[in-house]
Amino acid sequence: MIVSLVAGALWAMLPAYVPNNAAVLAGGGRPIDGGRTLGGRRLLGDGKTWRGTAVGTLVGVALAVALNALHPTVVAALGADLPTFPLRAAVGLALGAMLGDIGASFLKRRLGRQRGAAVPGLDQLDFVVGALALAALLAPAWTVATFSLPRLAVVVVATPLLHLTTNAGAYLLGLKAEPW
Ligand code: CTP
Ligand code: MG
Ligand code: K
Repeated sequence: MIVSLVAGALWAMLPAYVPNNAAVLAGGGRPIDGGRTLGGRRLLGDGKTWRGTAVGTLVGVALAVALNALHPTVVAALGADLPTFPLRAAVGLALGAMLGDIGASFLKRRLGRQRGAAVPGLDQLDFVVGALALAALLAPAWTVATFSLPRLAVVVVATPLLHLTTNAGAYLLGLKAEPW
């Protein structure tokens, strides 16, 4: 069932989707790199802060806990096959999403791109790679069982579309400096 497949893939990724948006709202304060540079360029830049990273991770984990509580109701309503989130999986997805985004900023600075510059592809999938990698590390059996190949295919296609629309929305609402 296509509905069940798409619902399962997006549900499984929700704890990885919200951290970046929460970080946009919570960001500010001390940058993680403390202003340090490498080869004359910022290590990460002012867009990666301790507060944004911590709040983003906590919001992602809290969402996973909320989804666990809602699970029976939503499964009954949709008739879809949806995963629940053990704590290790929740932390893997949420913290991994933040680390993937931070890793991308490190790469962008090495490529000489200023904070906020768009790097199509990297911007939309960095947090997916980070989330799946850390989930696989912290909760390997759960990750393999949850992210079947069809679900992974849905994630890779749907995530950039969701990312572009939510960021454009955040930009229009004045919450984000750039629409990507
Ligand atoms: N943010 C944060 N901490 C993070 C990630 C994001 O504080 N770990 C906040 C910052 O205020 C950042 C905003 O969310 O400016 C938007 O995030 P993002 O687009 O990822 O950062 P950019 O400012 O575009 O910087 P970069 O070019 O390094 O991606
Ligand atoms: Mg950006
Ligand atoms: K980013």
